[in-house]
Amino acid sequence: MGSPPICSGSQATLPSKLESRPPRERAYVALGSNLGDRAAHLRKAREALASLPDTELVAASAIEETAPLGGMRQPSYLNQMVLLETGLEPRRLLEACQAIEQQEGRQRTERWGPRTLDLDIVRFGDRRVSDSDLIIPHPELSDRDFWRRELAELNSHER
Ligand code: A4P
Ligand code: MG
Repeated sequence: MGSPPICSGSQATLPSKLESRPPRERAYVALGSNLGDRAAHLRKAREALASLPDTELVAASAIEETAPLGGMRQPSYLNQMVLLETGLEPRRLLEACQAIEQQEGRQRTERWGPRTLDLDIVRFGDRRVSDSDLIIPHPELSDRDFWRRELAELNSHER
């Protein structure tokens, strides 16, 4: 009788794509526009967010027309919220949002004034950030009924 075959125990190596990549987090980004072709600004913002590196646009809420907040006379807004799954850090996402606002012709004149496109990070996973230029969750969340409705809508069809 011959000796049993020697199994060359395979020292499995992990495929490189399983190597330590930080898990993606869920980021909720609010879109607002009250100047120019408002629906087109929102559409281009969705497309630009969906094409960010290491980012997927998982869901978008309905678009809602809302009366302007903040007491300034200005046209009504179209508002919408999107859910992203992203490997970007919050600050990197903020920079990307500001670049997308610029692409859509945003001019910063007065705070809470009219704008072609405004992108606000409403939530980012469970993170809490309170830097001078980035606050998460967004401080206006509790005061904006339409944001709370949009968040609820996005969470209602979580996958
Ligand atoms: N910033 C801090 N935290 C954040 C965050 N979580 N997401 C800083 C995004 N930005 C954040 O923003 C001012 C600064 O906020 C940025 O430089 C960033 O570093 P901005 O977009 O330049 O100016 P803003 O939008 O005029 O001010 P702010 O405080 O962002 O106002 P909001 O909350 O964006 O409100 N009415 C209706 N119906 N719908 C609206 O969407 N939006 C506004 C603007 C007013 N009225 C509105 C709506
Ligand atoms: Mg803003």
